[in-house]
Amino acid sequence: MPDVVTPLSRNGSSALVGQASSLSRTNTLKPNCLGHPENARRREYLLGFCRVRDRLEACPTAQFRLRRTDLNRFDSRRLLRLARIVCASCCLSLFALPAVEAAAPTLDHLFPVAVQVGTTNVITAVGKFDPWPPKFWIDAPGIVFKPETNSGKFSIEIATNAPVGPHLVRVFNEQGSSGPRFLIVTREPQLPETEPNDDFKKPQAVENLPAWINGRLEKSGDVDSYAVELNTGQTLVASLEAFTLASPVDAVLRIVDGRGVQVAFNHDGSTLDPFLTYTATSAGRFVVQVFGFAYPAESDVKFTGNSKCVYRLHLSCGPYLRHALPLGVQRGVSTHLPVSGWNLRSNTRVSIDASQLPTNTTQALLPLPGHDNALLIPIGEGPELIEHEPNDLGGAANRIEIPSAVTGRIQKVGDEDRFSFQAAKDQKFLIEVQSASFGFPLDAWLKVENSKGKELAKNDDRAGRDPELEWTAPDDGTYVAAIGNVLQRGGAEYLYRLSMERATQSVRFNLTETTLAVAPGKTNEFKVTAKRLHGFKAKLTLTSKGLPEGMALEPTDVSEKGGEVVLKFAASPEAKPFSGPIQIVATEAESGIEHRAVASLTSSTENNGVPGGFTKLVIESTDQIWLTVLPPPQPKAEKSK
Ligand SMILES: [Ca+2]
Ligand SMILES: [Ca+2]
Ligand SMILES: [Ca+2]
Ligand SMILES: [Ca+2]
Repeated sequence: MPDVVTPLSRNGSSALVGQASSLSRTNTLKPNCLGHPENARRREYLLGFCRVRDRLEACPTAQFRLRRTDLNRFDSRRLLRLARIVCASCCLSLFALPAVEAAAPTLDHLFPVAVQVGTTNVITAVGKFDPWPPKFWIDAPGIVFKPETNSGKFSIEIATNAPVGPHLVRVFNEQGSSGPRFLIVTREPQLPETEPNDDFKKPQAVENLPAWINGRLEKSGDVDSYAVELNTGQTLVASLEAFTLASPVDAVLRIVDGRGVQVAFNHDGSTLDPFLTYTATSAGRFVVQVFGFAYPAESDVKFTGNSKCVYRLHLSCGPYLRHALPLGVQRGVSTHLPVSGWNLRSNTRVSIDASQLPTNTTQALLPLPGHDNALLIPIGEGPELIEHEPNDLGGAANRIEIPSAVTGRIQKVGDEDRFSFQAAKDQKFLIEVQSASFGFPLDAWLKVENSKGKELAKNDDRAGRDPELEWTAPDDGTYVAAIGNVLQRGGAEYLYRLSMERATQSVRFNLTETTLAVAPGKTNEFKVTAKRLHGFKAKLTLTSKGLPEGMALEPTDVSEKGGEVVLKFAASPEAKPFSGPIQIVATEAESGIEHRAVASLTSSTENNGVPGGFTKLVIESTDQIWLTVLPPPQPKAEKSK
């Protein structure tokens, strides 16, 4: 196809930045115990443009803050990774599984991790289950787990009307629950990996594209090879999910030709998961290979593999969407936008309907007929505009209204883009840039200036690599939002979306745990952190929903300043054993408006200068807390956690 659109080169080096960052949160998340339940809000994974998700979901704004010192780690991490790549061919060694001692079951992964609606599959649960079988919980109807005789195996029936998209699963027994893990329900058929497939000369043939393959780097040194036939000029798009599924692997994709010569390679896309495109210069068979390194990083250089290194691989050589122009769509609007991507006809436009989205949706992954992937679209409250150059200087700033969003690009080295707006004294604004989070190579800075060009506020990396400002106008007047690149780079692919809106009063409640166990006649504490934003003053009381008989939580007030609140859950001596989700809710005294507390499933730890958490996941938070009311003490007393 001659009219291939190749909008964005996504090479490993550009994507490295930001992934090496770690978050300044203090709670740590061990890679083998995702440890937080979940449900209400699901955030689009930021490699979302390369995977299909059919449900439209709310996407909370990133709440994390990067430390400036994180920047210093990029180089050491890249060196380590380089060393690993160089030495990777001689990688054979043992991988030790951490030992876990717990009465409650643990769940590391499901394999395969994705199943098609209307099918029954046998799935392996990776974890520790003693005794077998534990019970299963999933956050959606129409999905039934039935344990098989063999420990770890169960059949799963997916009804034809089961909700498509990622779901949270737990295993539990009367002693407690595992942390939540992921199961993805798809419309598309799923292809299982078939070993042996290590040798590029003996790959697994993938006859029909697009294909979704459920694979696993199952042992140390594992390499998985998949063969596809390409015509001259045809572009293969390969994307992999592993990191965003909380698999402990930093995966790599490469393509070799029939002689084994590497023609394409990628280590990271917009997360640690790789994304690769390759346009065939001659027709023939090409082999896509998957392998990876341990995550969190280890000092050795072997290819990693174990029962938890589960992945999904999407292979497409049909029409594949990258982004629309402008990048976003106004809520409530149906529109017809030009798009960029691969294997598209020139001047391709798609119809996007944002008229039916829920009010809290800030991103949507829209399936579009005739394309091999869904399109990730930010949703805004105001018009979606496109910058007009020249706009480098304050006097030439593009005038915008608030709320609105502008799609622009730092199209050459030194480009700066300015947008002017009116503000009244003490008005609060939320000004956000989305770029790196969409996989673009821009490392943007963001400033607010007054009409004379004096800098009033600046940020360069508040939400991952993307900047964000909460800013209050000091006076009535005209102000300017300015964007540029921290690095001296620019080009067609240095796209961003600047969104400007009034900051509204709001409150957030965060949980650091997702499970709670209480013994009869005992109490247990559970911590909630309240964050009041932009002067939110309402009187708030925390209570719990879904408590069984015999369990009580004394309503607890939230202080005017917010902060940590300790909830005391009490079980009566007669409380019956119970296992199930509860929710923690804050209610405004006057209006009765409710706010649910959520636990973030994403996290990052710092370990020898390399990151160790999952900063992007297919589901990033939950409001479902798992409550276990323990059975009465037996001769050997059980202790609640
Ligand atoms: Ca394998
Ligand atoms: Ca293999
Ligand atoms: Ca520009
Ligand atoms: Ca400019």
